[in-house]
Amino acid sequence: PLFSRAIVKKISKSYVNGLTTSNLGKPDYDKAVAQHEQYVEALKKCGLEVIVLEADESFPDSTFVEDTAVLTSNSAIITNPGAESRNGEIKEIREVVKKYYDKLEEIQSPGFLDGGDVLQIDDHFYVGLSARTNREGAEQFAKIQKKYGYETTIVPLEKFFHLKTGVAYLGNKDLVVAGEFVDHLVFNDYNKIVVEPVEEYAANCIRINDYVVIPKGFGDTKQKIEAAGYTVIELDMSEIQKQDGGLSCLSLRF
Ligand code: CIR
Repeated sequence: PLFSRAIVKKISKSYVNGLTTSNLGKPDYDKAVAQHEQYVEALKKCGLEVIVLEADESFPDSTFVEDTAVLTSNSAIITNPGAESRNGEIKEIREVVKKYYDKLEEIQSPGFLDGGDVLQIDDHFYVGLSARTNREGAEQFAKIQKKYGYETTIVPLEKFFHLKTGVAYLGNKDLVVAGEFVDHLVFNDYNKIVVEPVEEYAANCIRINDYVVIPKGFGDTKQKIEAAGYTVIELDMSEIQKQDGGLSCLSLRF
């Protein structure tokens, strides 16, 4: 998939008090900021123009911009994030996205949807039903995408936080899968690159132009992705992981 731009948002001081289920402890703010800066550098190395939004103290989780919109080559959908403390994040994102798209679509209550639950594979979307995305939200999403010629498959999640916590598409039919997706029938038509349970966090990786960006410290997964023919960039994500975030969550690529 070819991308030319990314939207990211700086980490606020309130970040350390954001939502999390990870039990990995409180993130170190300075370290988190440094990791975010390296993330931005990596996006640039991948050839993207990076649009950097300022931090917003009133939204601790707002650095995870992926959850607020779904951008494709022909449409932009502003989501309706399922966590109450995050829902207001869409206000700023709507204004920013508007500059790049003529017309915005939106998910509306009682439908809820987080972008982290949306995986695009060519002209097909997979949408996870999670604690953040409900069936009504997923169905609204499917109906919107249908207008643009895209199909959608709804995938109820068993354990994963978001759909993309456990699956990433690299292109060329190569799919990185972990946990409940390893044997999931819905992904049987793809070449599965299987992430071992101890490396599960590495399943959230991102293909950007000539590179695959993966979290640092997951050697087995790195080797498998390289063996499949990809050039890997590794990034230290420790302070992001503590808040349940992954590589995909930190940007909107389009
Ligand atoms: C949250 O709970 O919403 C944030 N702490 C983490 C969001 C991660 N986003 C993503 O996986 N797309």
